Amino acid sequence: MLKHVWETDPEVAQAIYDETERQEHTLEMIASENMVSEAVLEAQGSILTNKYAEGYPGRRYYGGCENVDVIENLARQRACAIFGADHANVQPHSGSQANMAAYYSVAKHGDTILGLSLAHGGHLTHGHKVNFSGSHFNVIQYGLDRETERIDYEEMRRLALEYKPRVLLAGSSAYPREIDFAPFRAVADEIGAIFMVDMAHFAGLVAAGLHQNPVPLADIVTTTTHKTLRGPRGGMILCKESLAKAVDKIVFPGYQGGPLEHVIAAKAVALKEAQQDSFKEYQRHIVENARALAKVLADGGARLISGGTDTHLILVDVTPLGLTGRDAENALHNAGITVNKNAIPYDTNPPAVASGIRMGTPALTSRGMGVKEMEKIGGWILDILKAPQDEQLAKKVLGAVKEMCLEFPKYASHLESDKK
Ligand code: DSN
Repeated sequence: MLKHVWETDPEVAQAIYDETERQEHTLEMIASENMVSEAVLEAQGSILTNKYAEGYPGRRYYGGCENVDVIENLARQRACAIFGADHANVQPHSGSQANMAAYYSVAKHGDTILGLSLAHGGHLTHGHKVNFSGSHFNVIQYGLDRETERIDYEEMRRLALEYKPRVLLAGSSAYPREIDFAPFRAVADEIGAIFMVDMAHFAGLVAAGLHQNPVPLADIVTTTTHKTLRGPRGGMILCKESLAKAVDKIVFPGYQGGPLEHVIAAKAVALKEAQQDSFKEYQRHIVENARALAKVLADGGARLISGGTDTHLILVDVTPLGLTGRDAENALHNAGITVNKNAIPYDTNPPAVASGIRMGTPALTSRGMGVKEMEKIGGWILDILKAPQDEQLAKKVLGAVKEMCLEFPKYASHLESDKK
């Protein structure tokens, strides 16, 4: 696949090759990442990248859109079928752009938004001050209960009644527990707010029936397509029929120009994969693996935020081990285990240091790893976190990690075919 890149641009070819090797021979445990199928890769790498298609199927501003219309319609239909939505817009280039378009299809600059704070597991686009969401809107944030480290639904209601937000938002990027959408719907009805959900992290679990589906309850739902959903990097909006026109108009011509039809083709392929029984099985294994890993870590003395997980994600407080999130991320990286430092609720460290690490099982599960592997990996993680300066140990674990990865190949054929 890299033949022509090697000829035209060896520096980029080398970096792609090295990244393939990194993904193949190390443990990718960033909770928001995954490893897509060859079919998704092929669709995204196709000649569809050449095509301009501003507008929507049947209503384009360019000629020659008959084939991309077929593809975009398939993606929209499959998204609606999987999640039970009235309408899908599959054009957002990312989750952030999906969120921006969703807000502006139901709210205007200066309106109030109530969302989960980033510091408690929300997302930058849920109202953080450095993000457009925090500067364009008047943002109020709810958080987690200090004791249970679960969403404080009472606080959310109290703030909603006090500030009467235009948009009440549920969704998270570092919250290990299932979210109950019913209290949000009830509060939105009570105050006449729009109820929006960002299900980016757990969309794959929703597709498999393993997490409450927000679509029947929410007015508008956004997601990325590349996390548990295991598609290409991109975004998507699902909404009630009553909001369909507003959503479509905001995405294009409001915020975006030409849709990335090669990415939309890959979204369509991923959504077809998500309709298969094997995908449901895959999602079941993600959760089973996350629980197994959480158990090993907790049994080994790690403090897990909220005490465990219901999803694909685990958030570990590393301060009892005398570490910061940054130290822990670096130590694990040296041993071939990739995670990210992450704030924990009520963190006293700044975000660039953080007191926690976030990890997830979607990518490892895509390689076919199971509970047995999670138990080994959990042991390695504990060993490293308890002796982060031990270079010999890091080297030993790095070797064991590579051995395990070789048993569960994913892109091994690329390493052969993509050689210089
Ligand atoms: N940055 C993503 C994550 O890692 O969760 C969310 O957009």
